[in-house]
Amino acid sequence: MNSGQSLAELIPGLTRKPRLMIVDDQTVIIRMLNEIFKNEFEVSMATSGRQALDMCAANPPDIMLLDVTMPDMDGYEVCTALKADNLPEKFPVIFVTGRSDVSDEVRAFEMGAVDFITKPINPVVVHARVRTHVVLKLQQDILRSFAMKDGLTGVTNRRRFDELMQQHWRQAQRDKSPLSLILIDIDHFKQYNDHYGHQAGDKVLRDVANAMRLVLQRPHDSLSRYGGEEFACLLPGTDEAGAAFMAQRLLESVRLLAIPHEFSSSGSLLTISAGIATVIPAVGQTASGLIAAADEQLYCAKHDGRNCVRQ
Ligand code: GH3
Ligand code: MG
Ligand code: MG
Ligand code: MG
Repeated sequence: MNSGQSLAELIPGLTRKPRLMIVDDQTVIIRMLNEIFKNEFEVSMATSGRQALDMCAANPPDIMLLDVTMPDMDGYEVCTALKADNLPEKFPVIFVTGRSDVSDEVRAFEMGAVDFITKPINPVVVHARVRTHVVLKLQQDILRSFAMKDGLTGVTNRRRFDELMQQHWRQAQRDKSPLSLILIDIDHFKQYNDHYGHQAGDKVLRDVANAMRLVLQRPHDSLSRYGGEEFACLLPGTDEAGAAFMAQRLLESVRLLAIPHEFSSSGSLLTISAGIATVIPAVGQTASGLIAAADEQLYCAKHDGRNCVRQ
């Protein structure tokens, strides 16, 4: 890797400084590492393993430099806890240690470290290795986010929806909390395409997705493109009444776009229909039952004249 290139050049799409966490019980080491990285990275520092774990839970870094020998919890224990923990994000860990025995190095890799650097620190070496691993990590993040997004509308795609459904289903089962699903389908969209053209149809899909996305407020609410002109809105912790309210707001957000549709069955504007299902998942139930129930309600909404919500 060419160290003359900036991180922004190496990682197209990077919009912020990468986050580096330095964990060492010796402040002199922390200060030295900070000097090396403070310009290119947003650096955070912890002087104990416990403090590092707390900081990671709140705000995970993109990469960690981790000392091995520390008083309360050693680096191996920190690394094990990080790997076991259901942290929101995973990131590479590089050990920086005074121990130079090969058995220490072997153990570090067994614990899931990506690299092992021995003290005394050589600034050029530590800098080069951190860059290599952080570039890989951030490139992987970008690829992962592409793999989750629908290319046309920018909302999450069907694959991601399936993952989110599994996650929230399990969570709702544990918490005995309601999980609501709204399935949305654009009304008379085939005729829209036939009359206004496929390109105009694509623009409608983007505009409708954007309008609906703005309706969602809670961090765990999601909108996904479920199929061609169908969207799925997953609302964890939302009961029947809450889901009905959200569905009405989704319909309204599309009405407010005021997209002319000559063949609309409700006035002359483009509309959507929505079917809602809510469940507190019991043992033995599956998510596909929730999807089928919402789909059935969507069918009712279509049958009842479109531009409406059924649940
Ligand atoms: P209904 O009100 O019953 O939902 O009627 P509809 O015409 O919307 O339903 P139908 O399922 O017959 O048509 C869906 C249309 O959506 C047909 C398809 O060409 C269009 N479509 C699916 N994906 C895309 C896309 O990515 N871009 C465009 N422009 N159109 C799409
Ligand atoms: Mg130490
Ligand atoms: Mg359809
Ligand atoms: Mg349709």
